[in-house]
Amino acid sequence: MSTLFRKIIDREIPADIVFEDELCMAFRDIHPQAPTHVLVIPKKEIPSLADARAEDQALLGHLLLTIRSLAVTLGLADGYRVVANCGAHGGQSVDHLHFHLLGGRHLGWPPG
Ligand code: DGP
Repeated sequence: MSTLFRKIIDREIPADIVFEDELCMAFRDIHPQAPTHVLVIPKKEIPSLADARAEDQALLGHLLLTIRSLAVTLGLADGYRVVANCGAHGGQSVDHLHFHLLGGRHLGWPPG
């Protein structure tokens, strides 16, 4: 069954897309937790980080380097946080691997 994020990739659901290439897409979170809150997802349907495999190594690297570039273009010069919630205890609510890129304010630690 198609996840919400698959529908965003397929343009069945609108999103504020800030970046896209052949491997991934980045769009603004609908419930932002910081002035900048972007989700970076692979177009390949990997349910969570726990489901990533050795064959996904290059894709995972691409996602992180994309996040790094986005942090520059989105003006997060003072720093930012990258989060991948995984599974029930991690608080994952959408079963399509995604990295949260958060910035624009000082972020507290530890997370809840
Ligand atoms: P997580 O809880 O880590 O699985 O994060 C899922 C995020 O997805 C959450 O921060 C809210 C966001 N989200 C849920 N539905 C939509 C949607 O329809 N559009 C957008 N842009 N974001 C969504």
